[in-house]
Amino acid sequence: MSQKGQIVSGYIAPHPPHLVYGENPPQNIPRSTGGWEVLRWAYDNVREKIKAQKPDVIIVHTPHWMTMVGHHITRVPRLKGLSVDPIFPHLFRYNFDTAIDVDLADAIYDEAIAEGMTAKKMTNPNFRLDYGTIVTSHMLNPDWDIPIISLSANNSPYYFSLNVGIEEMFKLGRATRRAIEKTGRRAVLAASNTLSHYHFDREPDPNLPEDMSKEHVFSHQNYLWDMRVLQLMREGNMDELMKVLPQFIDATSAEVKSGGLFWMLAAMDFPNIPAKVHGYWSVIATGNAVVEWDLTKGANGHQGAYAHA
Ligand code: 2X7
Ligand code: FE2
Repeated sequence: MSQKGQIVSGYIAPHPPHLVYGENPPQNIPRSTGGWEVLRWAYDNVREKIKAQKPDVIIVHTPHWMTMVGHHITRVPRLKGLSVDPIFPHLFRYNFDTAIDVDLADAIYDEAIAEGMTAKKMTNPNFRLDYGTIVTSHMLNPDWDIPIISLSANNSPYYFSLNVGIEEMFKLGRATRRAIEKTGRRAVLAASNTLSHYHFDREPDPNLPEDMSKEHVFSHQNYLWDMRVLQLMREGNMDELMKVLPQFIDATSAEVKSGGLFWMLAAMDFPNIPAKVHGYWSVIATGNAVVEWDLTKGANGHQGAYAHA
């Protein structure tokens, strides 16, 4: 029997395709002159940490793989192909090639079913990973030498309801934690989410998307909201964070409404340890932060205090 597994860390790991575009990795076809360095350097710090923690798997919950019926889980040993961002194809046409941890995928599926959820294993060998999964995975581990699992967003973020959907995400979080423990994995979790999500309705200069003289936050109000939420995370004030997240979503259309952050916090048992904000900046006016909860430092969880079930 394998040793009990554990979640070593969890990250808010945003996925604007601009970040990969700014990096110019060989997998991405469009070329840039850089851009969005503050966020890219934040990811740089995190990469070193992840390498040092030697995880077996990175599990990504993505808003851009939307499934209308149930929570889908990648379950193919290897996925390879070309992924094109439908909105920013001039920034992101990426040749991906990644191992998937299929045993853990099976275990997450089993535990989700045990929670009474609707879930499905994604077994199509030609499946094209979405840009949310790819950008987050690439930015956390550009070497792609750690297997991943991608979890879909059940319903579009635009249907996610805090009254109904949030409970589902808590269940998925618990299921994920149990699956990790039972399979003996050392897992990194990634909520692939932007914070405030209002954006420009056109690119300031389509010929030079990385022109940083044109990049700025959408509004002072949105910026203040992002700072409020990040401050609560930095303080480890989980009670207040859980209270304000619904207001945050209403006020800023925050992408966390797609459920990933709720899933991750539930899987980590709502740790009341200070999170580390590695960097914050806007991308086409949306608010993005790379935020880390390091559970190897010992978390004093809330034992599911926010989950009703
Ligand atoms: O998906 C996104 C996003 N969440 C934020 C900013 C820009 C592009 O894509
Ligand atoms: Fe997004």
